[in-house]
Amino acid sequence: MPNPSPSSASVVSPEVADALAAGRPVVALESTLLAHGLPRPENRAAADQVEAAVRAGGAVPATIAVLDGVPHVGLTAAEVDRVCADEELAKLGVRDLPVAAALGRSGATTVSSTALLAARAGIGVFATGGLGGVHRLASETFDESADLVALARTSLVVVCAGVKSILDVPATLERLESLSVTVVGYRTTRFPGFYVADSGSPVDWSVDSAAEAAAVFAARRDLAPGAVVVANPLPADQQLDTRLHDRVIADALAAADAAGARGKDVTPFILGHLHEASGGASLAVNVRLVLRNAELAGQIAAELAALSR
Ligand code: PSU
Ligand code: MN
Repeated sequence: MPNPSPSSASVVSPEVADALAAGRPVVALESTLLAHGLPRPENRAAADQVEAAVRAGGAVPATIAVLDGVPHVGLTAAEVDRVCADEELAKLGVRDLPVAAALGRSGATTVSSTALLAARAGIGVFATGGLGGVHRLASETFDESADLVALARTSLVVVCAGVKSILDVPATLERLESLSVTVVGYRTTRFPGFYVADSGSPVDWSVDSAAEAAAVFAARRDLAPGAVVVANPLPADQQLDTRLHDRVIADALAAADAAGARGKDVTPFILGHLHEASGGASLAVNVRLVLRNAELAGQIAAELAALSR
């Protein structure tokens, strides 16, 4: 159904709107990770678990998606069903939002578009799995996720387990530096590697508590627009076996190349291949790290709300 008067105004769910109006903590959640990053039907249970983890951290979850051209901040159960079940659902970055709005299309939002819609709704904290970034061989393909530039422009805290380890992690860290995105490790000085605790690269700064993370963001917000990335590693005993990790990633990258995957299909292709090639092990780890990030994001949002009181 086309959107009768194309606009980018969002519909905010009553629970999220009430929390924001009262200054209570809210955490934004993206929908691309549900629709394109996790397989059906496992994604549906994960969606509920992630929202529950945000509540356990002390905040109200606001899952974001575009439905029939209208950005929704906070979804009903039926809307989450739709996002998780629709095989044709588009993957929407920032540049796709105006097209979806004008043509009345539906889609799942990535880190870049979720961050934008969350910040516009007045939400200060966002949880995801792993950021997009610079792909391996980007010097030939120019494949760099729009997540990076979006985070340079958007004021919010993003809690993640680093960037996806299918990427060129050192190059991604260089780009985050160029773009002046603030990056802190959560209780670590090793940059996490998504499925694994340590990507092999260091991170300059670390915070020891949700309160410190909130204070870093409050200081950043006063200074300049842009995100604070809180990089939250999995504990080593919960990570994907590192030998399995290295083997299946090499396989998945080769398969993506052989299949000629391009553009926005690259990341979902590789993640899907990994989940199959690891016999579901990468899927379990992916869900686990998202849940940990969601809970920490809830705690940071609670600290941020307390700072503003
Ligand atoms: N984190 C996950 N799984 C995912 C993603 C993040 O655990 O699928 C998604 C996010 O939506 C992110 C996107 O923005 O992958 C990156 O896609 P691309 O590389 O095409 O920018
Ligand atoms: Mn890309």
